[in-house]
Amino acid sequence: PPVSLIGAPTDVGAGHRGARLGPEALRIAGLGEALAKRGVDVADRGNLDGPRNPWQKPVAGYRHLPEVVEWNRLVMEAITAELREGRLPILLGGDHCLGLGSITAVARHCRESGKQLRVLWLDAHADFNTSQVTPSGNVHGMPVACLCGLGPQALTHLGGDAPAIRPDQIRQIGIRSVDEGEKRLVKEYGLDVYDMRYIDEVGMKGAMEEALEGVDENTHLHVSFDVDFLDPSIAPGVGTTVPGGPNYREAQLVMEMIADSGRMGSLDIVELNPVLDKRNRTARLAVDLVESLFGKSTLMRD
Ligand code: DIR
Ligand code: MN
Ligand code: MN
Ligand code: MN
Repeated sequence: PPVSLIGAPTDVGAGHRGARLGPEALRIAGLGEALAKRGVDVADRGNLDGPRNPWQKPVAGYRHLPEVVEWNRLVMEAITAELREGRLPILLGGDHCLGLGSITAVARHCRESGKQLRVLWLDAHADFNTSQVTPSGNVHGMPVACLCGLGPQALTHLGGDAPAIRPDQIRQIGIRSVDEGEKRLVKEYGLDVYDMRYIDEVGMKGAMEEALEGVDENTHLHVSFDVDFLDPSIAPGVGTTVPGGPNYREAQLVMEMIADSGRMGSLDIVELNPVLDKRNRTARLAVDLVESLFGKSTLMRD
């Protein structure tokens, strides 16, 4: 399908400022041109225009909740419009709190069109915190909980109904940092987490085969790619690096296996922070990986 790029230049949900520059960093790294070169019909919709980051302390366990709600509303509406036109939206974050608006739109679209939804959450973090257990108050650590109905009404009911998704619709890959209270919630909600320990044991191929199990012709695959998924040695341009992530080849394999499924219907690229980067290398790596997501491979395969 044709692709739309949607920039959401904000870091209201993060603990560092700079993810607001993510959309431009991805454009400068040549994201649109790389897709066009692959024969993809791509339109850049420009950037959404939401509230500025007030850069304040958490209030009742949330930093910037009103601004987070407004940004997510804008993202949800923009993604919904693209899906209705039969296009594949790529959200250029922005921090990962925006995964809430993006996936709320995708989940609603799937309900309306009778599609099965599968979310692949590529991240170092589970993003399953609540205001009670968060160590930071940063909402980018909470979107998965909100999607599963755990969080403030304004976020859990963003799309009208709650919960937006069921825990069995999501697979988390690359996880290696889960906060103490968050661990209990992840267990309680039964999230399917392919953490780095598991990936070490069965290999990335085995983990991805399991994560993609049951994906069929009627499945809409949503990929939420938090760039801190990648090992910091190859992707330093993120605010919350965690050592021990997937290396370059493992990351490529993830993208290639998703491409092979042929079912990706929407994508988030989030948490890229060019302020912390070296010569935009993390954005360039992200573009390289997105090319693989869209079918670039070394050889012709069958
Ligand atoms: C941490 C960091 N778990 C928090 N979360 C991040 O503040 O809730 N998610 N960086 O991507
Ligand atoms: Mn994240
Ligand atoms: Mn993360
Ligand atoms: Mn499993």
